Amino acid sequence: MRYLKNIDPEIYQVIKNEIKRQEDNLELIASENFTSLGVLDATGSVLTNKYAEGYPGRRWYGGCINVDQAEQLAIERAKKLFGAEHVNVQPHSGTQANMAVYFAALKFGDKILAMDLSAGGHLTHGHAHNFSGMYYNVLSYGVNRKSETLDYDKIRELAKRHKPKLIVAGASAYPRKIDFKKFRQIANSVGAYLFVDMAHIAGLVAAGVHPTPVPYADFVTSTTHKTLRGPRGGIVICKKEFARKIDTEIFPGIQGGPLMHVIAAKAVAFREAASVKFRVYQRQIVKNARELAKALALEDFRIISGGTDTHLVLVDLSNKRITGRDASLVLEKAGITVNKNLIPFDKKSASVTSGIRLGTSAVTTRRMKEFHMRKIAKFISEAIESSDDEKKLEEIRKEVLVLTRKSPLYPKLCEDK
Ligand code: DSN
Repeated sequence: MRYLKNIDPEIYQVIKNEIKRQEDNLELIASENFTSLGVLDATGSVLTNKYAEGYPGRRWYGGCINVDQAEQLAIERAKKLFGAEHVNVQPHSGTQANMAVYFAALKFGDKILAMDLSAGGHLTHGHAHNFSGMYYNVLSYGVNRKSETLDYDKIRELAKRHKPKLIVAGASAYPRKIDFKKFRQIANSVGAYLFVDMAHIAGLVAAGVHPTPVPYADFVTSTTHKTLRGPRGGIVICKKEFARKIDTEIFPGIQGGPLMHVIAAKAVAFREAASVKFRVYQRQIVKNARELAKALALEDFRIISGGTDTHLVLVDLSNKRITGRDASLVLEKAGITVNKNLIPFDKKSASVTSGIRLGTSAVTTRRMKEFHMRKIAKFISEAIESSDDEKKLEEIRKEVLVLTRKSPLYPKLCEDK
């Protein structure tokens, strides 16, 4: 940041403070991660200067020779990584990727069947104040009250009764494996499209740690920055027959110029995700999540569905006499970053919640293992038990700092030249 320091000291300071925050705290937000320096390099490159509306080889602007190569590399690498027939790497976000799928497959007013937000679904799966809930006729499925896992018979029954045109599988707060083959069978039984939003688990899928939805779904979307550990952004994967439609919906349908610096960074991330090291990393994410769930259960936390198969642990705080909102504030004081989250059949509102959602992708990137998860569970328990004790929270924060200092993230970025 040697140029920024002189050009804009205020923004320089903001970024510096954020580097310190990321270095010092335990990042347990399940949708976040720390990219490699290679991804950061590409994201901060001169490719940000280039307009490239259109697609490689057919742009509306001259001078696209280099960005064409970047986009082609991103496409080819993503296709290989996920075994996909077609990939569009231009969506600026997961929401835009999802929007492109809805626009390609549906007419306004069509019926969709998707996971309820309170059961773990995403805003774009039909929330009333999201475009998906406003433009489509949304039916929701949830989880079984007892097992807190997907009830495929119930989903089949709902599909049979309501005949949706499209079924959405995938979630933002569901800790268990999703059976995409079963979803395909359900979709086939009513002639619906199957659309899988694999944003949370894309890294696990790339590494073969979670079964892939790609052979089963007509459309698969993902963000690139969660378990996949790339830059912020989205992708759409689809069968060849929908390729043209998806491309047209992304551009000119809902986006203008693609972010070529981000697309180059996506290419870097896809390359990294194809490595043996990445597979080892993804396996460790799941091992860590399981250990964290187990250790929290020993501290008398109720774990939704009794555990996890992924990077994500959903915790019910009802027996701890604290809401998700307050727990996240208390944990932040102790140097632990989480988000409040609805739990299945939550009696509290989405802004208060009875739960917190934890994820192990980011702490695993900083090389933490099961031993660290047991420590983290202890910190979380102590912090929540001492929610009114500022001194104790400060003590925990110091212990967190000892842990994070031992696993630095971006040591070179912190040097003040
Ligand atoms: N907002 C993301 C998450 O936290 O899960 C989903 O897009």
